[in-house]
Amino acid sequence: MGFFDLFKKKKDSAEATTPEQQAVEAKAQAAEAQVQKEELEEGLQKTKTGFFSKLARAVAGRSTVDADVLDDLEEVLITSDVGVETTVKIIESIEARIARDKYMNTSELNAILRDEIASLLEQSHSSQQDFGLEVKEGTPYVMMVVGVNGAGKTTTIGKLAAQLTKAGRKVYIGAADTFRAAAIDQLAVWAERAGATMIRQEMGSDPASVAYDTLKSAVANGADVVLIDTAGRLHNKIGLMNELTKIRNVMAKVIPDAPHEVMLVLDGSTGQNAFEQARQFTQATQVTSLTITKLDGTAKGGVVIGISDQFHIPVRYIGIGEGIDQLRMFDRRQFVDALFGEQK
Ligand SMILES: Nc1nc2c(ncn2[C@@H]2O[C@H](COP(=O)(O)OP(=O)(O)O)[C@@H](O)[C@H]2O)c(=O)[nH]1
Ligand SMILES: [Mg+2]
Repeated sequence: MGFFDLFKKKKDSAEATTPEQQAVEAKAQAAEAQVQKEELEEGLQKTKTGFFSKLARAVAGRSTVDADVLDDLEEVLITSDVGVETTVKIIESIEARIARDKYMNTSELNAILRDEIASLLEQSHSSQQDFGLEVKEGTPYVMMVVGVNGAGKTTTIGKLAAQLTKAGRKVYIGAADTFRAAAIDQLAVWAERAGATMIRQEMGSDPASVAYDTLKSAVANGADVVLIDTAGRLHNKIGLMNELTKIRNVMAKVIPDAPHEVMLVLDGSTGQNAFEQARQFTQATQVTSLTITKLDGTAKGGVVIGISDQFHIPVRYIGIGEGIDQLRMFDRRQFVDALFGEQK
């Protein structure tokens, strides 16, 4: 029995503990939640500072939200990588509010923006269990991970595997990015750290064949979750489409409804480029969820808002650092709180 199994066991028998023990546990959980909140705020710091300093400049010396302020606000949103379409939507919505209420004070702008942004983001998780994945008993839950090279696929798989093993789940990882030997080795290091099993073949082998082997092995060994890493070569759309389709088809031969999820990983620090990648990948295959990485150290966190709104694909996770625990389930309320500060 590993450390995490012991941990899980402890959680399962929570009813049997005394009120004192429960109080201690509740306190530890509250402290952990506070740490998580602070790390998220820290991760989004640059986006927050960039956005609000621009916003402050836009409203400086003005008391009411008029056409000039709206023009400046539009510029603030676009230069914060929210994207043109989503920016227009936000501006129009504020215009409609002004038309209704006739007069809007610039001091109200923050609260209104916060409302607008929260309503544009989709909520993607129904529960905290299994790090937000709907793991079914009996068949492995299969997630195929796609995205261009360098987006953070391998790192995200490693972090996700670690969270799932921590939750007591048996995780299999398929090294279907067979294009570079280094990519397979890098994934092996993450699998080891996460306590997951990795299935590999030699470099240059057929990715679909690796995916097939991984699912076979996962089924035979009663795995709960399978994560498939893929190569992100965007050489051309047809090539990408063919490769992803082939991997999907082969997986469906082992588990008929696999993959249960296709997660596109986007590097948030690339701003507008991330929108373009989302466009390309959603045309090449059916993408069902998003992870936006590298939100730490960038002021371009506005991409989360625009991409979630424009593609109508829920953001499942956000990456806020290179560390194994720096992947967060995306929660729109927490995200907006981290950007705007908690609502009073
Ligand atoms: N700062 C930061 N770096 C990240 C994050 N996610 C991934 N990276 C880094 O991005 C680089 C590329 O990641 P990798 O997982 O190899 O991308 P892949 O080519 O899509 O598999 C690596 O140096 C990672 O450490 C993140 O959330 N924050
Ligand atoms: Mg990789």
